Amino acid sequence: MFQLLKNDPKTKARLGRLTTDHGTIETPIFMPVGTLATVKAVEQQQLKDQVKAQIILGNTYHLYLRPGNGIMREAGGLHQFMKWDKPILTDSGGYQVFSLSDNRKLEERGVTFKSHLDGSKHQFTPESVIETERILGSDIMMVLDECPPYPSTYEYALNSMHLTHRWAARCKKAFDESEPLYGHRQFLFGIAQGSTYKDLRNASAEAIAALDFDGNAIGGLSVGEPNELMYEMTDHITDYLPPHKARYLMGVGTPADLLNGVARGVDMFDCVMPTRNARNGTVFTRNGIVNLRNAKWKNHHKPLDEDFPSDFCSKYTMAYLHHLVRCNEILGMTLASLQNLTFYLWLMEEVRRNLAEGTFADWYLPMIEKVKTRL
Ligand code: PRF
Repeated sequence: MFQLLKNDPKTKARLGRLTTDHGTIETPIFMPVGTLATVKAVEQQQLKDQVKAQIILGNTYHLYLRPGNGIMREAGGLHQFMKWDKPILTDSGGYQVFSLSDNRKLEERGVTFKSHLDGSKHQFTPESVIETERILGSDIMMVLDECPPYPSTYEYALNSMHLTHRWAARCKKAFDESEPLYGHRQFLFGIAQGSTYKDLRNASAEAIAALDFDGNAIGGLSVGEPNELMYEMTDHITDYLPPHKARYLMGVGTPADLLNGVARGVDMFDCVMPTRNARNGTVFTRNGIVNLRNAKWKNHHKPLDEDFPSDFCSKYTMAYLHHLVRCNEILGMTLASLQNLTFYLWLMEEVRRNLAEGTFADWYLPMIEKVKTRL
């Protein structure tokens, strides 16, 4: 499903293409997060026409709890339910159980937890998660894993990694023994763990690669460790992942993190940051980061960047956007979310253009400084 089109000669960056039955995805790519069958504050048509999203994410944990597998099956899967006809990737719930639920209990069989909504008790096993992802009908399904906290002791990280590998093998088996429900193909990606220990990262990359998934993800990073350590681990693990399969760095990150990840050999990213930060007034632009709540924008009666293709940058004045955000108006959240996602997808398009033209190595470091600037 992954075609490697070009290796950058000076960095580890790659240009590629993922093919699914809902369309092709040009990589490197950023995937907007649509946890509950909606990318918060943005309508599907805007996501397509303006943001130019090629693939979005859904969350097994959230959608299993609400609306639940029964409703999702009746609806004909997530694409039909939310009327999104482009590719969808679903995370397995492994990470969300650990970050959101109460009273979780980890066993060989799976993880038992209490819902963050009503306290009801549930269990996820590798097999049940595959079944739920079949019902969701995502183009790319993720295996059930355990994401150890940062910091973790070596012993904890080692045992957790082995459990993740056993779960990955069970997911693969359940996947191979089941069929898609809606007539389109579904792919399964493995997830390598290993916390911040280089020898565990190698071992995990090799164990996950050996299971021959359709693509491979790097989990367990961006969980509170220093940025430099995340880059170092990413740089290390991509040396042990097969080059002919897509690599997905889960839950990452800022625009600078994306550029650093691409240079270290990552093809896919997702993060709530562009949408979550938008809703509290933090906006990413090609000239840097804006805090819309800052009083400096109160009487700035001009658009921020007339030449950028978003209403946020080129149509509305900063004084108006500042006013919307100060008043907690819904439109402010929508415009800021659209801006952040449009910018993230624009940045990835620039990455691909520079890779195709052979200018990536010279372009990306100054660009990192630019996107980190506080305006
Ligand atoms: N595992 C899964 N989903 C994730 C992560 C992980 O480790 C992360 C870590 N940054 C984000 N989302 N299944």
